[in-house]
Amino acid sequence: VKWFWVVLLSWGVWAEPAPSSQNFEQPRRRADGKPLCFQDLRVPVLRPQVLRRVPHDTTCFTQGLCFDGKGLAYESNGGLGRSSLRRFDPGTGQVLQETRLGNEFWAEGVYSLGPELLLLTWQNRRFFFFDEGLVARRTVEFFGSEGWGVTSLAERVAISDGSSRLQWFRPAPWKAEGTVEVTETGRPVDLLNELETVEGDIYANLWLSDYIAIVKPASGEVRAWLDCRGLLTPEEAAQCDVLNGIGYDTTRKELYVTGKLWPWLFVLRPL
Ligand SMILES: [Ca+2]
Repeated sequence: VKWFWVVLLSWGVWAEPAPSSQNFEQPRRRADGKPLCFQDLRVPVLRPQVLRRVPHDTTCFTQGLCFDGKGLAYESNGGLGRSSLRRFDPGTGQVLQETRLGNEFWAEGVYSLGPELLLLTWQNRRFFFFDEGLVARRTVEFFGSEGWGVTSLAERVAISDGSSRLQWFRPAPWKAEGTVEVTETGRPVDLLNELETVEGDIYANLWLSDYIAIVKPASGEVRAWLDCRGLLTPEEAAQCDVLNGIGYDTTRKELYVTGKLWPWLFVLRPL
């Protein structure tokens, strides 16, 4: 049922051949911005402190955001016939380089693994490894259901698929290393999407909400929530889709948050 829902929503979003914010009849997020899985949050809810904001391309259907450890940022842009991987300057938001994917691929999460970038695809069951020139050098077959978000911790890769599970892999050679269920006081946290590793925790935003779960990687327990409601003005939010980009710049120790078609990248003070 969830898969059907995703396809249905996605068809609604992508029915127009050249989407822009004007093509979106209504935002896809929940009106109250809260997690869909439950309303009574039982672990601490934190509010972000915005340090500054950086312009963001409002045609970018953001699927993943990450940094390379050297101060440059990367963003994946989803959609059939328009998916791409971009390198950009996090100080200005200016796109420095962009590589388009084939028309049949829908780009999802992206993460820097040393010199390589790992880019997921949504339902193509193939993941790409790009080099520093943003050239796809190799692929791996993915036997999971779908690829949504990706991050890396201690030389392992964690992948989300819209469920409450994180799947762990070794990247070279590609090897499955089990799963962990993300829970909040024992309750599964569904619709995990974009991921980011921040000082040993995994941050995961929940599809359709403005909340980010702060997860202990080993146990999958959510230790806190980051409530990102209100980053956009109501007028901006009406033109945008969901929050779906979390990137941590380890060189400056700053957290970047954006979303699909958002006009800004928000730079947050780490928690
Ligand atoms: Ca990320």
